[in-house]
Amino acid sequence: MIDTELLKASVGALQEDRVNAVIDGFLAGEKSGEEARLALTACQEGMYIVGERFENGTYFVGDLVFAGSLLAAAVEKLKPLLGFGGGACQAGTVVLGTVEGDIHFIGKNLFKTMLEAANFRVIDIGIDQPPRAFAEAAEKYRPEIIGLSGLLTTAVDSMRETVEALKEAGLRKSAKIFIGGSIVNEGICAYIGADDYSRNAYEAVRKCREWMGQR
Ligand code: B12
Repeated sequence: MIDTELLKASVGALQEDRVNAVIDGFLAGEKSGEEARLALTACQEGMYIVGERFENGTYFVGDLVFAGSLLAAAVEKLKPLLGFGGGACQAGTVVLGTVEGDIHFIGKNLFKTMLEAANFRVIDIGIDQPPRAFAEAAEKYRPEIIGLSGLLTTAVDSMRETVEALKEAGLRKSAKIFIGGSIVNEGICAYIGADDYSRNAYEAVRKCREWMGQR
């Protein structure tokens, strides 16, 4: 059993040695995909602690950078266990990117990894992407799903402008729009005009699979 409370606290405290010890210990023992997902959730919650400490002035930008690399390394280790066991056929195409003005990508990349494990084709257009970049990618790749990632408050308006750009390009109805990142909620989803939102990549992939099944 993985100690998720210890993992969360260790990420929050930026204690790299302890984070590695908990994850390596888990990987060396009896392990399951379900536990790996719990470990990931604990890491994500640990990042919320980092965010709070940044807000109250205990941590600085350098600490955010360190937290980012700490989490990226943990995700790399847990990745092989996070599969969905997708079938032989391709599940669908997703155009994915972080919206304009926002450079956070750890969560986006995690969602991408999980989508690929579930057999989706993912066109990752990168970070800080303007509305027209999403519209161009949607025009080119004709995805069933368009994923917008954002963690900054300012990303909300970028997301809304992206949806507007897709509408103007006549591409809004051909794809479901899924927003994600620590800022999203039901109200923001409605304001933006997206189809759904999630702060959990695993749950998001499950929804993407459901959507594809409904087509
Ligand atoms: C690490 C980090 C950074 C790193 C990012 C490293 C990287 N390569 O991504 C660096 C140092 C670059 C950074 C910079 C900044 N950051 Co920062 N950062 C964080 C921190 C601590 C963790 C983010 C993270 O990686 N979380 C872990 C991942 C796994 O979680 P996640 O992103 O939420 O993703 C999950 C889900 O949301 C979902 N998901 C993600 N994307 C998508 C997309 C779709 C379509 C779907 C369906 C799901 C989905 O799946 C993931 C897994 O479940 C957060 C704190 C927080 N509360 O999130 C602050 C935070 C986001 N940062 C913040 C700030 C203020 C900044 C800076 C402005 C700081 C500065 N003064 O320079 C800059 C902004 C630069 C910019 N223009 O974007 C604030 C934002 C406040 C706000 N509301 O606007 C936060 C909330 C910290 C805080 N509490 O103050 N940051």
